Amino acid sequence: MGKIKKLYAYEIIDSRGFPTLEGKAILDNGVEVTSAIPAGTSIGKYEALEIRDGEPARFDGMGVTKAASYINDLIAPKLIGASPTKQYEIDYWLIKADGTANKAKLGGNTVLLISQLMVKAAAAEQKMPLFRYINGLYQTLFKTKLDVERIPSPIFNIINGGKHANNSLDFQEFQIIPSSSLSFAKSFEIAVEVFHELKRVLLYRGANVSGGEEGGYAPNFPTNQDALEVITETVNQKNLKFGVDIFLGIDFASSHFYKDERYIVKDKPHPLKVEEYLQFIIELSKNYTILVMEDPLQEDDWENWKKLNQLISKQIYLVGDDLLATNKTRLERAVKDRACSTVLVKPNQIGTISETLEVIDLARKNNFNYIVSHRSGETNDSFIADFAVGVQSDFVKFGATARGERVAKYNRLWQIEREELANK
Ligand code: 2PG
Ligand code: MG
Repeated sequence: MGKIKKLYAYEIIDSRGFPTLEGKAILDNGVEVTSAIPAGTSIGKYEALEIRDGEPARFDGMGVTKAASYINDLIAPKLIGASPTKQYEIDYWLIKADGTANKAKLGGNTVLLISQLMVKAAAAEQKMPLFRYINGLYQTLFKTKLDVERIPSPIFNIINGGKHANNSLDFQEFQIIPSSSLSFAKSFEIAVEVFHELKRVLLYRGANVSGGEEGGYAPNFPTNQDALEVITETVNQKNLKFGVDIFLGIDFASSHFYKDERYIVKDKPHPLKVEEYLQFIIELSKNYTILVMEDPLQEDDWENWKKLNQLISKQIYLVGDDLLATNKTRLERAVKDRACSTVLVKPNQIGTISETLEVIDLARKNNFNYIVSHRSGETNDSFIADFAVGVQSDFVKFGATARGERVAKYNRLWQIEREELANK
């Protein structure tokens, strides 16, 4: 069995033009793997902390040389000779060495790079496709049976707003979701075609077609509903049927437009009290075929999350992203309170793969749905595509059907479907 011979980290530039960590693990039997870490732009309060250099003179303070040196000088020397298959032990050793509730000492980015490198090295060493290894890891850790049967249904973010674009839209992501009865290949084809058609519709309306952080268009519209209207027109143009072939999704990322106890959205003439705002959300759910609503309410308002979940959870997946932050304690509360029905899963919100798998296991055991998600700052590492297949997530959210760092993940899903699952 291969043992770690060399382990190191260095800076690369992410899709937003900021530094992030990449690293390599080399085993004594010649196996060599590389992995890289994503980063968020609309970061929730309850996420693991990212370690950045904070030296304004270099990359606007966004450098990660300090995080890299934690790996190169402190962590790597202690892992030489260890087996990368000891995922849980290594992750919990890191958690203990950090010793804080939010990875504030070592950094979520630092810890996750080691954690991902272990997964990749162990899979490569065992000559297994990454998703199969992750699937086995989950089954072994939680003594549960989970067959790999399908590619998770993709959620495509085709119009960007909020913190992901420099436009007028308050909501962060306007998404299309092809029917989950379709193969991944067909869903991808539909999304790619809708994306191109949307460009024609936007151009026809004289709207901007430049892109946001996740590859979607970033038009300026007077209201958020205008973005839903333009997508509706595009879908109709393609002769796709809402509720049959395709559905809509929204990531409101509402913590970012919540100020002084009011929700501020361009659709309404004045800042909304939560009761009025809930009415607005319900209106939206009645007027459009919405299947997924993520973070419609801010990350601390448990009471209204509960209320909304009771009202819409029969038809709509109510997803906690900033609310839950891939954190087991917060998910436990959501389960107890029935505050939502679905957890968004981003490994870098918590920091290790073992803890991410714990969140997934808790979700599965409580009939919660789970969606594996990218970050707005991404790299070409397609790790989360394999991860999502390995844990058989209900959906995946990897951005638009454009930009290399987004399609790297979708193309990997397509490859898994074609090469690994085609004969099932
Ligand atoms: C989100 C994510 C990913 P960010 O809010 O769901 O789409 O955005 O990575 O900027 O937090
Ligand atoms: Mg979100």
